Amino acid sequence: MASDSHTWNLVFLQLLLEELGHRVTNLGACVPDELLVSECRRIEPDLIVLSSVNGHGYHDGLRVIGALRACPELARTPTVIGGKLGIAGSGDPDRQRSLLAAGYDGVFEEGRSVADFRSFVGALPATGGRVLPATAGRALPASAASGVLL
Ligand code: B12
Repeated sequence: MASDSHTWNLVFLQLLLEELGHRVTNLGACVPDELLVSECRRIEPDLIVLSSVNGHGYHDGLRVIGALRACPELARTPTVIGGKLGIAGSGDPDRQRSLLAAGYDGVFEEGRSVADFRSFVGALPATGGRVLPATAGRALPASAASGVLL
C-alpha cells in the first residue's frame, strides 16, 4: 500500500505463498497506486494479495480496489486484503462488508487470518499463470499460480 512502510508482513506472506508452491512477485512497501496497477496489468497474476498493518489499510484498500477493478484485465482477478486494517482492533464486520462490497474476494484480519487465507488459496483454481522473464528462473510445478503481493 502507498502509505505503509512495514515490510515483514510482506516477507511473511511471500514465504507462506512460496511454501504453498506459488511464484510471488513482492512489490514491497510504499507502492504507489499507479505502480500497483501497472505491475498487475503487466504480470496478470492469478492472485493479488494486499497487506497493510499501519492502520490506514481500510482507506487505502477501498481506494486501490477501484483502480484495479477498473482495468478490464484485472476486473475478475482474485484480490484479497489483510493485516491490521484499522486502528480500533480487528474483525469489524462493517469494515469487512465494505471491503467485500467494494470488490475484494477476501478480507483477512488478524485472528484466524492466516489459516483462513491458506484455505482460500488452496481453493483457488490452478491455472499455471504466465511466466515472465523477470520472475522466471526457478523450476515450479505446472499447477503453481503466480501472484502479486504488496
Ligand atoms: C516494526 C514496526 C514498525 C517499523 C517497520 C519497519 C519495517 N521496515 O518493516 C517502523 C518503525 C518503520 C514502523 C512505523 C510505523 N508504525 Co509500526 N510497528 C512495527 C511493529 C513493532 C512490528 C511489525 C512487524 O514487523 N511484525 C512482524 C510481521 C511478520 O507481523 P505483522 O506485520 O503483524 O503481520 C502479521 C499479521 O498481521 C498477518 N498479516 C499481515 N498482512 C496480512 C495480509 C493477509 C492477506 C493475511 C492473510 C495476513 C496478514 O500476517 C502476519 C503474520 O502473522 C508493530 C507492532 C507489532 N508488535 O506488531 C508496529 C505497528 C504495526 N506499527 C504501528 C504504527 C501506528 C506505526 C506508525 C504509524 C507509527 C508512527 N506514528 O509513525 C508508523 C507507520 C509508518 C508507515 N508509513 O507505515 C501500529 C499499527 C496500529 C494499528 N494498525 O492499529 C503497530 C501495530 C504498533 C501498535 N501497537 O500501535 N513500525
